[in-house]
Amino acid sequence: MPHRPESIAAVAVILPAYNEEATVEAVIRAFRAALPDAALYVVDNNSQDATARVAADVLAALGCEGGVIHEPRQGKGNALRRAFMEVDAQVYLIADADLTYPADRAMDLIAPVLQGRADMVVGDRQSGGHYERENKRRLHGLGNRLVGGLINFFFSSRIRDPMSGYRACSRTFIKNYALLVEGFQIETDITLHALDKRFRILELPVEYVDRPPGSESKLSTVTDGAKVLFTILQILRYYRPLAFFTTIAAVCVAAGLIAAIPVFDDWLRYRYIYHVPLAILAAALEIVAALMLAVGLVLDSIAHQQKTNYELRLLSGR
Ligand SMILES: Nc1nc2c(ncn2[C@@H]2O[C@H](COP(=O)(O)OP(=O)(O)OP(=O)(O)O)[C@@H](O)[C@H]2O)c(=O)[nH]1
Ligand SMILES: [Mg+2]
Repeated sequence: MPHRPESIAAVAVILPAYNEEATVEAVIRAFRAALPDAALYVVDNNSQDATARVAADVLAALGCEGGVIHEPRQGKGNALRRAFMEVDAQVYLIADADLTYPADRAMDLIAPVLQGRADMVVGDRQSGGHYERENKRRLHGLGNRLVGGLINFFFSSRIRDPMSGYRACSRTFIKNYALLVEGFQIETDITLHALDKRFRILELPVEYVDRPPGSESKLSTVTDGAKVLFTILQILRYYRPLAFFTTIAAVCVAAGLIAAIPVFDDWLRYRYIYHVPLAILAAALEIVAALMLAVGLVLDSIAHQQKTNYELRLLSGR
């Protein structure tokens, strides 16, 4: 059981770790050096290697406040959810346990949150070109750009690194974040949460290095990539229902009009319709379009009501 501080710690560093025995010690020491007063939590998720033992030993040897949290449900999302529930702090600094993010920039990340200038500060690996240079898996760069493009299009934002694992977040932000995703969708999800709820996001370019030799990535390009894209679709469906269903409606309208071309042609030429199946298809598509629009309008009202409730809860919690 992790040690619970009597009072709320100013800064808590949260390190989700799954089979990271090669790097977890170096990561803990680096954050301890960067933030000597912070509480450090390693969230272990059934690691089969010595991650949990090494982390507990190092934390004890350094006399750190915090400890190792054990979460039985697998996944980075589940691990962070557990930490957000258990840990009380003014600022939450989230980083990976694989020695890829620079711990010496920790102070730069948490400062804007401590000063009340931002609700979430993101360590941006993209702007300096570090990720492009260091990451060996080309598809990941493409995936990052695709996700960034989609998010920025739908939320009219200018996020550069929506999938960074290095973030500092305020207490208000974390304690009002309903974390519903289980795995690597967490980064995308937390970014969308910040955008949707209009929290202040600040991106700070940071250096990034690839995992050291002997340390293995837990991210599967295809499965996790698909899950991230699916999460974006889900979020659009929930948070931007009118845009989402209007897009489907527009596709149906267009398809219906194309199907109706021979039907209109028949009518203009012969005052009679020979393409009966196409006429039925066109009518059906337009009905489906109207239905989609209606669904979008109803869900938009519900989303609006939910936003109102969220804002009021946020206000009353202050
Ligand atoms: N607790 C917990 N941590 C996890 C789990 N999966 C991954 N992590 C941790 O989350 C962090 C990020 O995982 P990585 O495998 O490095 O994923 P990534 O950084 O997106 O991918 P790379 O670019 O390949 O490093 C690491 O510290 C992992 O140990 C999990 O199921 N549970
Ligand atoms: Mg990593």
